[in-house]
Amino acid sequence: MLTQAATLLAGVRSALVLTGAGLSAESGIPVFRGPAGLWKRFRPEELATPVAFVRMPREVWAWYRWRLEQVLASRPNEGHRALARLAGKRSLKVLNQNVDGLLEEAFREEGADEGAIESIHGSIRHAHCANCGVGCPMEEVAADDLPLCSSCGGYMRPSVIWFGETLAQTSLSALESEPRRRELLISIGTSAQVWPAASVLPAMNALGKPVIELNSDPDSFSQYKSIRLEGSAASLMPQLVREAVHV
Ligand code: BV8
Ligand code: ZN
Repeated sequence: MLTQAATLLAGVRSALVLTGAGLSAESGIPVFRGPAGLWKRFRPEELATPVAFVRMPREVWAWYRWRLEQVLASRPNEGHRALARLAGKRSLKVLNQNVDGLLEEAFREEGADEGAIESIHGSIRHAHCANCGVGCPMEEVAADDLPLCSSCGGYMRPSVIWFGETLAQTSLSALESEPRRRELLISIGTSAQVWPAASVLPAMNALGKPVIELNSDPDSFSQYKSIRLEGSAASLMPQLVREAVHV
């Protein structure tokens, strides 16, 4: 299966990539629907929402503070780096569902063009005022129990897209246009349950274009037609990229 996927990737000029929490798992970041911490009491879909923030802003901030600590203690893994190397060999668009900034860091370290990455769910490394929009690195405010905006006194919030919030226009346009523009899709470490991110899988199927899915859990592959590579992103991605484009 890996050889089949590598042969396909070797034969195209462009590729679309969808990344999920599984890509950052080996950097020590728990996957989104994992049984960890605050998440025992709440499901992510109940905490990562504007309603939760209005109802219990301190709990929501405690959850993001806990997540930010893990992110800041993490480093890109070999899966992130392989993707950055691939970006130097193929015309890539990466629709990144992760908010941890690790893929951007890997691209910077590998000298790859970060412009290839569209982080469609925002970034946990940034915060902004829910009232006036003024932004800052999340580290600057995360120590406060309930961070308030220095210019208007409004509530600061993490600069992520919550459930029930629409994605940025650039992200929506990319989700719409990129399946038509790219020759194949590589979906890495995602349960493909979150929309509209997951829409690229059926979109590529409808266009009759190949989909390669990488997942460590054989039960987690999507219901869409794909070449399935079972294994961890940190070990499979370097193998796939080495075999396909020899980097
Ligand atoms: C919107 C930021 C307009 C916050 C996140 C259509 C149909 C059904 C529902 C909807 C729909 N349209 C909209 C919805 C509602 C909702 C939604 O999708 N709900 C889901 C739960 C059904 N979508 C929205 O609200 C979106 N907004 O559409 O606005 C609108 C509004 C209302 C109603 C209609 C339309 C906004 C969605 C964005 C939410 N924000 N993150 C934060 O992080 O705090 S999404 C969140 O889930 C994370 O970003 C995460 O990246 C993302 C996806 O999860 P995964 O990455 O797939 O992670 P998961 O843990 O699920 O899976 C990990 C996988 O990796 C597993 O398969 C595992 O086996 C594998 N794995 C583990 N280790 C490894 C591995 N694989 C390889 N190697 C390993 N080592
Ligand atoms: Zn403000």
